[in-house]
Amino acid sequence: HPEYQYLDLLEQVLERGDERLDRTGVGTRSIFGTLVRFDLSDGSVPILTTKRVYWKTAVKEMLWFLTGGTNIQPLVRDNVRIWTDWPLATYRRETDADISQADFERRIAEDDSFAARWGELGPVYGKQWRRWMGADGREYDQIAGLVDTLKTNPASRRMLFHGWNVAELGSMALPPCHMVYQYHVTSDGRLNCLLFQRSVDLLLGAAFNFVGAAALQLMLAQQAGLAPGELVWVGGDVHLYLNHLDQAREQLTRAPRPFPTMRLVRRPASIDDYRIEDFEVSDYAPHASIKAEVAV
Ligand code: DHF
Ligand code: TMP
Repeated sequence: HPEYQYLDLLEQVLERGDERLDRTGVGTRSIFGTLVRFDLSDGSVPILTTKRVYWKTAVKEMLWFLTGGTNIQPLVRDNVRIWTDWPLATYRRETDADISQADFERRIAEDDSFAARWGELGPVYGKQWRRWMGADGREYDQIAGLVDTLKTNPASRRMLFHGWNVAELGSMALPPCHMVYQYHVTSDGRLNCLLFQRSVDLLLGAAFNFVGAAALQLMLAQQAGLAPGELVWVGGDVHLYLNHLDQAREQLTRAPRPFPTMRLVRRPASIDDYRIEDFEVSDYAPHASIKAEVAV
């Protein structure tokens, strides 16, 4: 079962991860340089089954990146809370306010000027993917360029988009983790993706990143008239936070079940027109969810 590639990583990090203090102060065990491959050509997608993964949240996050947005307001309005912690930490630090996450989210959702002031993550993924500012003062849409090349020159070895805009790293809430996505089209019309992720929260982030990358691969393949191929995922610093070790051990006791399938039920006119309702996941029967705190 392909999920054992993930479970093997969990085990490796647990057993022989290098233990050190990290930026968040929580501490991690970490290994460096890993690769896993998932075959999407049979319709299956790597939504982990050894715990419940909220795949709709991960797909909504990917759709939000594609809008080019960098403010959490649309996410919060859509009940996606995975990005709230970072603006909330800034708000608490700068105002000394003692506000709950729920109250902060309510204000972000309801008050546009509050959201404009406090909901911004800076020039993160969406900005770089859709509106990378060039030295010539022009904005570059890497996604539109990619779709165009997939259609017109699929043998190209230059089909990629990148989030690591060195000049703007300092104004981002977090520099990109899933950093560069490269694509490759086989002679029989399959679209492969290689995602390089420089930093991997193996318990929380990775599960979402697999789903986001697979959903994007299905959308790009559909737009370019291709079939999905392989998803190759390369992790740089792959770590477990020290407050996730018990959860990782619990997950390792569970046997993987067949991966579900993901299908697009509609063919939108462009890469900009996908909605969450376009994604249909079938035969997803995961083990119970596993709760864990995210390190901010
Ligand atoms: N920081 C850290 N330390 N780890 C991350 O994975 C991470 N991911 C970010 C931003 N910063 C990060 C963006 N993606 C969760 C999942 C993905 C994500 C952020 C957070 C998360 O908390 N997942 C929980 C709850 C899911 C839910 O509320 O729907 C999970 O159990 O998967
Ligand atoms: P870092 O910028 O110091 O590497 O911290 C980022 C943390 O967030 C790190 O634990 C990796 C994790 N992360 C993911 O695993 N996936 C993601 O999509 C994001 C945004 C973060």
